[in-house]
Amino acid sequence: MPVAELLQRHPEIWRGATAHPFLTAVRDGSLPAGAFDTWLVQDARFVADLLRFQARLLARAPRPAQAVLAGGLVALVEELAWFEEQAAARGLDLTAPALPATAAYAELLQRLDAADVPVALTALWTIERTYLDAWTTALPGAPAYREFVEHWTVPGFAGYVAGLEAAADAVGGGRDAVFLDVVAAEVAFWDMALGDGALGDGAVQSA
Ligand code: HMH
Repeated sequence: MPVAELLQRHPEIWRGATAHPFLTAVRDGSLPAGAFDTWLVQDARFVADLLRFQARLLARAPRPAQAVLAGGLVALVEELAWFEEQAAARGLDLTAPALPATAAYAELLQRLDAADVPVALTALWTIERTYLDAWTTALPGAPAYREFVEHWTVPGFAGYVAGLEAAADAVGGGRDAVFLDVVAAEVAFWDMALGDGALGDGAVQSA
């Protein structure tokens, strides 16, 4: 099945990942800076893990998927440099240890090394599509977070996600199980940043 069908097959789960309280709080400005900073440091770690996963996937990808994967790798290296700049400006320590959701997501990526290419490409598309739609939910973003929201909703990123969709569809991706695993990992990641109850009781529905 085309990977885009997965969104229609699991609408509530999808909404949970892309309209998460973290994102609505980024939009309305109620997110405490501490929660955002926790998230930023952990996401820098995730991007480093994703870079390694994607490099390994490129090594075994079929010829037509190589260009989009290689382009994505260059973008991830640039993203890491961007995280380093943002962390320095905010006085954050990027060497802080991985929190449990970050470690669990890294383990999922490692398990996907053993999955076949259609499953791994479906996973990668899900990772990036979830992220794109999540930040789109946060548009335009409260002034304190606007630069970040804009960074992750640029047309170039949407184009990249469309390229991953085509690559996954070309090899017959579109598997429910891996889609659900990735979306659950994304929800856990947003939950993690709110883990100290930053938005008050009841804000985190699935923690
Ligand atoms: C948690 N998911 C998470 N972080 C990201 N940076 C992306 C996806 C997209 O690269």
